Amino acid sequence: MRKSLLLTLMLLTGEDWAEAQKSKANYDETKIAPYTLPELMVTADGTKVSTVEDWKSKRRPEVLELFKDHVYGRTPADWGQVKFETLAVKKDALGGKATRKLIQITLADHPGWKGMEVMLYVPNGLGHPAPCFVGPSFGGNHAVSTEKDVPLSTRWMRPNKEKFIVDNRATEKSRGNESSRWPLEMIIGQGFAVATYYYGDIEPDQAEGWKDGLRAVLSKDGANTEWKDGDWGAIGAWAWGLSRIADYLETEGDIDAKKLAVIGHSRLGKTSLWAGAQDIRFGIVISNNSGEGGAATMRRNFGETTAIITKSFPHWFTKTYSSYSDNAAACPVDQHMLIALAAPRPVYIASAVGDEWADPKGEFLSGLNAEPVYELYGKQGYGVSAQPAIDTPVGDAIGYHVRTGKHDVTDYDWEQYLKFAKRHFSK
Ligand code: GTR
Repeated sequence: MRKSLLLTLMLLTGEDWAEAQKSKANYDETKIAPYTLPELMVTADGTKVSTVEDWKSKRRPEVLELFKDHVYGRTPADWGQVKFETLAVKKDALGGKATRKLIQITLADHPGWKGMEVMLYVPNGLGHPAPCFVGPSFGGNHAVSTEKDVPLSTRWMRPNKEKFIVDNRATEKSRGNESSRWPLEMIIGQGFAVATYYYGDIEPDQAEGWKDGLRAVLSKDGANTEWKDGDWGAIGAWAWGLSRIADYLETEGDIDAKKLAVIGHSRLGKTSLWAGAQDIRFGIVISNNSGEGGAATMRRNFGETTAIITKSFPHWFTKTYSSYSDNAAACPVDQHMLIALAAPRPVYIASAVGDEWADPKGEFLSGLNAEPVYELYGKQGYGVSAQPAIDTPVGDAIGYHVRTGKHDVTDYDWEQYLKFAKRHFSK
């Protein structure tokens, strides 16, 4: 009996273990211990940051380095030449409303990496290069689109019966299973393009997944790599993929590469924030229900905590991050500083009221506490200091809403992102 219990525990994936913590976490505001956030507006040598120049030349680079050293790890400096190959073009996609392209991105010097397949939808008849949302998917291009001629991903996928993943592979029935999170017709209809890739093209999302992906290929020790403090984790690698899509989009005549909005949900929302922090080509940064390790304030013990996330998903982060599992106070950053790295670019943080695990209030607070940097640039953040009512979007350069419903991406979320992107990209 005992033995089988032990065996069951050993077979629990990080995902199952995190799921099991959901009922045990703290959801009581009165039980959050008082905390002090690390100073955003003071440099390491104790100087107050009071000008854009101070921020740009001193504090911003410091904060970026801190996130590399302590949270997400360092993206390698070189990966050689990036190659783009157009695999397919369909000019009458979505009933003629869009052109769909499939582009294979590979690395000329690292053939060991199988590459990533980007699916791009561009509105037809727009008359000018399109602004574009860029984001990773959980299920692959065939899951984002309901169009039957999108090739089924052949890559490893996390087990999921409801999504018809069999033996870690997608099946015909998996088609379209993420389409509600990507309302392509609505986005296209409003004059925006969408570029997406399956995050598992970079590496499988499991503890040992890196051995079979980009991180092993780019490391000189390959699958024998011992990840040290400050080396990149999976979130860093997935974010790298988003920047390679930006590389491609800069070569794509149908796209206005000065108008790219990076977007992600949940673990991929953590990824979009980190991509936006490192790569300023993303002119808008959007976090949908990104929670712990994303927009949520690390020091608030509400919902998922550093201790839980570093135990269930250690591979997402750099090794050092785990050392803060029971001591968030010792971490030299908190997530308001990640939001501030987007400045002065517009950033949008979205929560869902039923997604307490992600700590909606903690997500709101990170945006609020990033405002001093936006103020340096003469930009207004939220314009409010308390979390707004449900389904009441607020904000100018920093947008926020908490919507009705659960952890998900809905049409309501997209309506707000489209409004936000239109407002800022037309400036
Ligand atoms: C959960 C994890 C969250 C969030 C989520 C997701 O299990 O604890 O941090 O990332 O997965 O990505 O759906």
